[in-house]
Amino acid sequence: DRVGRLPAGDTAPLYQQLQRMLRSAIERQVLAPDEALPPERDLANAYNVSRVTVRKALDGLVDARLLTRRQGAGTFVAARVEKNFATISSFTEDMHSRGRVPHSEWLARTEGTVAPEEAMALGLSPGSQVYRFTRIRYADGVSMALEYATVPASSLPGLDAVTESLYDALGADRPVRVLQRFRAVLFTDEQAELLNIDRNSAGLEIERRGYTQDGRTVEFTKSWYRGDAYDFVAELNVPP
Ligand code: 16G
Repeated sequence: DRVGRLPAGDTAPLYQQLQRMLRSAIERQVLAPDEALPPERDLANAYNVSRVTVRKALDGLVDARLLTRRQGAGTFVAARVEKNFATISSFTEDMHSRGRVPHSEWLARTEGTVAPEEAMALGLSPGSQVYRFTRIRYADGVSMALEYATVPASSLPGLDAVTESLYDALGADRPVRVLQRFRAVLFTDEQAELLNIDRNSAGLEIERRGYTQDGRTVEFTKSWYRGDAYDFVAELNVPP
């Protein structure tokens, strides 16, 4: 009912009319990100059209990535987030600038001696102390990414300094330059379970090395973003 009614006298094919209506409901967020659509048969009854028509309408919106289907669970409004990656921002800032509410579920927060891979990435000598933060990151309660950050212990006053935002906690030491590596992955079963998504879903693994103004490496972070929820958008220009 929130979505509307098929307009009387419209001569476009019914599936297109239904599609247009659903698209507009999604764009106006009358249907919220991650909301489940009613079963196809209910939609068919509600709009007095055949299930074939409903399916055709939904197929088009799935292709346009406005809806996603989850095996055994139904059809959902896609909860996509666009991130401009030409500038450095934190997850918390990204979400706030979109009017969405960030939230972290902490999986681990530990202090330890730097591992060889971390020492290399962070430019630390063996035996240095690091803090490790493992979180599931959410936007409006919808999982977006798994994040595993390692920072030199010397860059934070303590392990508890990070409550929600790592970059807030780093303060003047937050990165002003980052190197990022992107890699396509299939989530492991364990990751899929943590993110509450289908097994074998595709994702983006992002490795970030962040550098302070004076050139120290202040973070080595691996993130795994949901392929169905996150777009990375960059503006590229012809070199001067
Ligand atoms: C982003 C960064 C991550 C950084 C985090 C800080 C990417 C791919 N990753 O998620 O490296 O640690 O922001 O966010 O952009 P926070 O200040 O909200 O904890």
